[in-house]
Order: sequence, then structure tokens, then C-alpha cells
Amino acid sequence: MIRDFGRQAAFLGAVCLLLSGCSGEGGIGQTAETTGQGRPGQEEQTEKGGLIKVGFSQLGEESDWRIACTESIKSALTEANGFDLLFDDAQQKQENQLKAIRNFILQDADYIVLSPLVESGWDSALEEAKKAKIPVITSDRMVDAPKDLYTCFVGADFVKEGERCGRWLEDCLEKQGRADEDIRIVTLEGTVGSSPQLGRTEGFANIMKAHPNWHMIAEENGDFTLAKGKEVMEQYLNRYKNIDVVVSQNDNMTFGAIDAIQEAGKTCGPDGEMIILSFDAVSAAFDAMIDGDLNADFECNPLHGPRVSETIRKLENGEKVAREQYVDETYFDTTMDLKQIKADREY
Ligand code: GZL
Repeated sequence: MIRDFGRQAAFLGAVCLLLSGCSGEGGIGQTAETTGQGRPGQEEQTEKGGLIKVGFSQLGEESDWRIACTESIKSALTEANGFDLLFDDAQQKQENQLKAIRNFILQDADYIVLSPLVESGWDSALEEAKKAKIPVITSDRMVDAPKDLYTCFVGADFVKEGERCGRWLEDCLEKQGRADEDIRIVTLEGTVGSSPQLGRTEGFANIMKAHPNWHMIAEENGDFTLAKGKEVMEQYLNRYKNIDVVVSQNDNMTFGAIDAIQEAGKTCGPDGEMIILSFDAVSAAFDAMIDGDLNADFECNPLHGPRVSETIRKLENGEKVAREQYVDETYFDTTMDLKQIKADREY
């Protein structure tokens, strides 16, 4: 169902773009209001009996974190809760997300939720959504695009996560009497150009600045997967004789790194040769800490479903929504009652 001229233009534009396989440039569209004027033309009913049609472009299924995030969104945006969810898994390819956005426009979605693989390259697709008067909510990761192309962001503060990790390492080295020792650090980076990779790298670097005796000897892309994380860690172990600290930007790469370290006959964790620090704090990472293979884990909350559905409800009602909505996060380490904490957690 086409609501008005704006959507007809966008509809025809999206059809041409899908047929031509290329992205369009620019657009006339409406400015997506942060003050939640509700969906333009929202007085019409959607095809499915008044359900709010939401197109969700999920970037992939690369990690335990991602699976938990997808589950949270699907559990919140159900028909019983008043939603008609169109879900697309892009298998970690940005071009698939761009196609999904255009498909959601063709299917006359009321809202688009985007978990962007990387921060750049979204302007033309977001312009088409704006032209079609479809508010876009970025969830989990951010886009580097003009602010009027998306309504708000729901996710984590990755710079704070990186700083939390750096401060934990400061404290750990102090307690070990190694505050002035030369410390050789390697990083397993997440998908390069993604908000978590950029933010966690920046945050940790903010703390590193105060420690000229900390040396970042390598930072390479492990793409947030176990396999790639293991592969990069194997290369590090072959290349560097002494590694004191491994900073791994998500738990799945950490699991791969632990395998590589142990297969090389080395040790990590509170009693090991290497301090290993991770991000996400998924359930299996608690097991790694309990087993003594992992020193600390910096939480990244994947449960965005409730906050995304609440945000859409507010927009529907014309209420104000904050442009950036950060989830609460903390960290865990082996000084804590990890078995109890794990038992109480949702993911
Ligand atoms: C963070 C999220 C990251 C997780 C990884 O919000 O985008 O992507 O840290 C996941 O586990 O792959």
C-alpha cells in the first residue's frame, strides 16, 4: 500500500535501483524527526490489521552476542506485541543490508531497524528511506551518516567499554607490581570500520596514553569470529616471543585465541603467562573465566529488543525519543562469584 506521493516516488526509485543493482544518490524526502511526530500518514492501517510493520536488517550471525541480539529483537517485535516483523540476515555483507533496506521500502515498512555492519556507506539507502518517510532506528552499531537520515541509536557506548578495559588492566598490573614494567600488548580487532571496533580501540588507547611502558605490538582484524580470532592469534604467537596481554574485542575471537594459546603449549588467564581481556560477557565467556582461561570480560548488552520496541511505540504516539540511547553495562572478572552471576543472567 503506497501512502502518498513521497512513497510512490521512493517506491519507483527503489524498484529501479533493485533492477539496476546500483544505489541512487540524494533524495528529496522528509527529515526524520527525533521529536517523534509519529509516522507521516500513520492514520492509514497497515495491511496486517493495524500491526506496525518493522523491517529489521540484522548484519549476520557471527557470534554468540549476535544470536542473543537477534533473539531479543524477535522476542520483542512479535504479532502479539502489535508488530509485523520483516527480518533479514545479511550474512556479514553490507550489500545485503542495502538490498534489505530497499526491500523494506518496497514492502511499505512503517519503520526500519538497522544493525549496520560498518559505519560508512549508508547515505543513499537512508536517503531513500527518508524519501519514503520511513523512520530508521540504528540498533547495536552506529552509522556515519547525516543525523537527519536516522531517528535515533539504541546500543552501547563502545569507547566507555574500551576505557573500562584499560582501567582494569592498570589496576591488574598495579596489583602484580608491574606498573612500570614494559608490557607487550596484542589486539584482536572486531570487524574493521564497525562501531565496536572503532570505539573499543579508541577507548583502550585513551587509557594507554598514560602508560609509555605499554606497547601495542599488533592490532589485526579477527572479524568477531572464533575461526578468524584463532587464525590471527596463531600468527601473533608465531611472530612474537613475548606477549603479556591479549585484548580481544569479542568473546568468540577470545575462544579462538584461547585455543591457539593452549595448542601452542602456552597459558593465559589469572595464573597464565598472558593476561587475556575480552568484550561481550556472553554465557560461554563466564565458563572461560570460571575455568581460569580468561581474566576479565567487559559487558556489551545485546538485549536491544525491549528498548527498540519501546522507542517505536513512543514514535507511534508522537512522543520524544532520545537521539542516543545507551544500555547499562559493567564488567566481570575472576574475583567475583561468577557461577552465581552467570546463573542470574539472560544471555
Ligand atoms: C556490539 C556488537 C558486536 C559484539 C560482537 O554491539 O556489534 O558484534 O561485540 C558482535 O560479538 O559480533
